[in-house]
Amino acid sequence: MIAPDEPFLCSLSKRWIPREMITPPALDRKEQVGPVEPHYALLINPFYSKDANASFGKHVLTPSLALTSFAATTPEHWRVEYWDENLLDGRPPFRPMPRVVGITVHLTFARRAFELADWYRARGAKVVFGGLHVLSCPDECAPHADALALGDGVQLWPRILRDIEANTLQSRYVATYENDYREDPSPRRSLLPRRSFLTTTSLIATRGCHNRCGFCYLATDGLRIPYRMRHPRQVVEEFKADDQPYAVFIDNNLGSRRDYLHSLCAALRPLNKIWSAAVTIDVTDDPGLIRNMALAGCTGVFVGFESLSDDNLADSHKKTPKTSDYARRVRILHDHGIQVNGSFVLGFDHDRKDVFARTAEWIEENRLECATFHILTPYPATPLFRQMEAQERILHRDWTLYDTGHAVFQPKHMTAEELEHGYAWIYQRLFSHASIWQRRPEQWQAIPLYLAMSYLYKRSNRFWHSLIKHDLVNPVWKPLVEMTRWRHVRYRRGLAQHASPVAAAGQVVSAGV
Ligand code: B12
Ligand code: SF4
Repeated sequence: MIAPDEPFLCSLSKRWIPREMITPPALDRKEQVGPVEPHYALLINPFYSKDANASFGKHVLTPSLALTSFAATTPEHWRVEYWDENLLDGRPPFRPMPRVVGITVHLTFARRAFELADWYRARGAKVVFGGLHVLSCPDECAPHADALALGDGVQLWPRILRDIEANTLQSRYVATYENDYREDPSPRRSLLPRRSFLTTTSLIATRGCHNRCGFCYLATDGLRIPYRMRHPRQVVEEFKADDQPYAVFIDNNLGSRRDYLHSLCAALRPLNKIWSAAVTIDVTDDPGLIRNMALAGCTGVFVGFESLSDDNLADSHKKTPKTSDYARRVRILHDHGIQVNGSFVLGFDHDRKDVFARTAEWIEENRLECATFHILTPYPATPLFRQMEAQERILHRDWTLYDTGHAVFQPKHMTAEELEHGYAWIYQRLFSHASIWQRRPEQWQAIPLYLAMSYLYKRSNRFWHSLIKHDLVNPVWKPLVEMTRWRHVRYRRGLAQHASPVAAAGQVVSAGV
């Protein structure tokens, strides 16, 4: 039992974080640049500051598909290069100078995106912005770019390149998300540095979600993403082509259409590979689906529980089962050897200062292998932002701090400082030896691997820093991932022979972002 006020009785130790994980690489104003290469496009994922409370591992688990998805539509006579500033390899290249620089912009790294854009534009490159922040705050982005891509880059990128070649570049390009998703090409994963990610196989089978929670970016004004699905065969082909044992589905919610997930699982099963995905907890309405997920190689799910208060969930308009039934549903997943990484949002209007202790206790009682915490963050142009603004509770508009690790609004039942303290406390609690031990699996055979995974993932930020720095993430993790896959294939054989769940073997790979 954790006392409700325990988080506030202790002072917290400061967590180690190297400078290069909180400060972007410098851009030298006096730098001599090369000539512009006429058919060279550089795509940049800008630097963002990391949170010392969380595992550095999550930033190199699997890459975002923002840039590789539309890179696949680049005409053959263009050379494309990909640069992720978060891999700690320094600033993006500039010799030769690209003709066009495509940058994905999220609110947390908008400032860095603007710096990069200003630097490249001043030296002769055309800069194109796309991504979530361009959609929610186009007027703020416009002064820093030659063109804005509002919406689906897959449809816009070839048009933009054509216009650049013809010197007819427009300032805004708009596309919806309503076309047939099966017509999109596969993302161009060959651009990614394979050694730098635990797996380069970020898969995406669907876009959208059957919910539209008021705090989610999917509720952004003007953004309409109907639930769109790739053909299961396309997903299988992409998984095979990338030749990795493990994939992470980066879909908002792979479980929005259960009939689809059943057929996707049937297609994935013969591959004998492993994967994890984000789903909502209502997938457990259908235990047969959970069994099929396990048989198809699902080792972990990332579940947005968001809150353990029904009132908070009702305020957010999230359609979800009663929180009193969450524990039983977690057991259904565990019984099928599927790890649960629970995502929790802190600071809702029904949260009081006991929310941190209550949430930690619930996670420990239900032995969630992993948990991710977010301070409630009103993203611009969402219903939550409008509500907070109308109530004059927005504290500032420094988007860099809208990273879910800072309180940017006035909470109802505590101060902003208390909310940040509680957030740091709950991470430290969940990453402590005692908490890791308390959440160990019930089958003793699974404990050694669970401990290995927990210690490597949660308590080894110095080790992660060094792996990232020396491009060793994939070489070091691959044997562990392969071992997990091998054990899981054996587990599945046993499961297939029994009508009811069988004890799981334990996994090294954590349950997702
Ligand atoms: C993979 C992922 C990560 C990875 C990699 C992040 C990175 N930037 O490298 C990791 C795990 C590290 C991560 C971390 C975080 N993430 Co994240 N992440 C995702 C995830 C699951 C997938 C992104 C993706 O590949 N989408 C698919 C692509 C194809 O869609 P897209 O990005 O919209 O791109 C399309 C268009 O926008 C456009 N486009 C995009 N860029 C460009 C550029 C050009 C030039 C053009 C022409 C077009 C274009 O074309 C693309 C094709 O249609 C999304 C959720 C989701 N499913 O989208 C969350 C998401 C992006 N993450 C989010 C958050 C909050 C975070 C964190 C802050 C959470 C935390 N506290 O740790 C951190 C910090 C990272 C940061 N500051 O960005 C939020 C962002 C909310 C917002 N309004 O900004 C999202 C939307 C999740 C959510 N539901 O809230 N994340
Ligand atoms: S269930 Fe998750 S992905 Fe779907 S709208 Fe709500 S927060 Fe967004």
